[in-house]
Amino acid sequence: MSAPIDTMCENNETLTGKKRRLESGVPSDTGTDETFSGFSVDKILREDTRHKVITLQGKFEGSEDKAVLLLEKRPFDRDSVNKLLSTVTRTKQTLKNDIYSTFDTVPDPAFAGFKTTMIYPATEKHIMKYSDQEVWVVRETPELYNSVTLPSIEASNFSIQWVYNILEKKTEADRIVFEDSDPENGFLLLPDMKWDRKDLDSLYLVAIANRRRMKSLRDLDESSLPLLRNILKKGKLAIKDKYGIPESKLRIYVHYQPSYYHFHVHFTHVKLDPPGSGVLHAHLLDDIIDNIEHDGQCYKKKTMCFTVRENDDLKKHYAEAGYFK
Ligand code: G7M
Repeated sequence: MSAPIDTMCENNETLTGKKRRLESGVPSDTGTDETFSGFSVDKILREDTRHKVITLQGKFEGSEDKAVLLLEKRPFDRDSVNKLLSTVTRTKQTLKNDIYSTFDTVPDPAFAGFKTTMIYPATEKHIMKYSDQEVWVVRETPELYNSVTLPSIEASNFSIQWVYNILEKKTEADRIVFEDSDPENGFLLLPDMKWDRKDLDSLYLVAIANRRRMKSLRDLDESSLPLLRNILKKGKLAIKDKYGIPESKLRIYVHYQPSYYHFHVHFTHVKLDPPGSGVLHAHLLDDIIDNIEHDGQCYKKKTMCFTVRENDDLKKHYAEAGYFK
């Protein structure tokens, strides 16, 4: 069996026995309808009522390995909303005032699904990543990048095996939306694991560069321009072709700091407001290209702000360097 990978489970995929660990080459949609029985919740790591997500830490019966489960309510499906209303039960009227009323309603089970993302086995870093934590802002000069951030990234053992699995077509190969196989300027475009792949208004894809030596925005310079332009141009075309969504509806950006230090670009619908799309995290690909066209060394010289969370290794390294006084 190959090394376990970070993966996601849709359709309430089985979590029992050996199927808990997906092997290389397993298609992304296994289409089973088994349950999560045998999972016990040890802790609620985070609850986000606005996005209707709850993140749990727990264990499966008979295993000492920890698991992280992220449960997320799905948006309404426009095409079946009529059918939904015909099956919904009004359990209680909770308000009646003139022409206004509210109800507690229960949908037919067919409409009550939610998406579950599983990380199993989860390391302490995954548990931290998905936990509620205090947030801090770092103003990173190039000197701080070289003396604190870079050594911290290099010392980190946070696995990016899932990226290599995608690039080597060992997983999610059936989801690839577009591929340019050029080793230098090529990339793979596929749905981000956060997207349910149904609701186009919450479209979320990632373009993963074939080049393996670029960790983040800091590594970009004039030699990266062909790759960046290629991702921007062909990514937009592929999304238009496959989903009919024009570039004027897309937010195309790069995270700084990213969670995974292999260069990738986020393509999201402009209506979506995903975590990490704010000013302390997202850099528009258009702006990045423009900045490098003006100064090829821009990202080597720029001061950049980003957030770290209390238990991030990066936060600890900055604290050790005396940054938070
Ligand atoms: O923060 P950063 O820029 O590193 O974002 C990485 C993105 O990769 C996030 O939006 C994740 O949801 C996405 N992602 C993470 N994993 C582990 C997977 C995966 O296994 N498959 C896919 N398709 N996307 C992932």
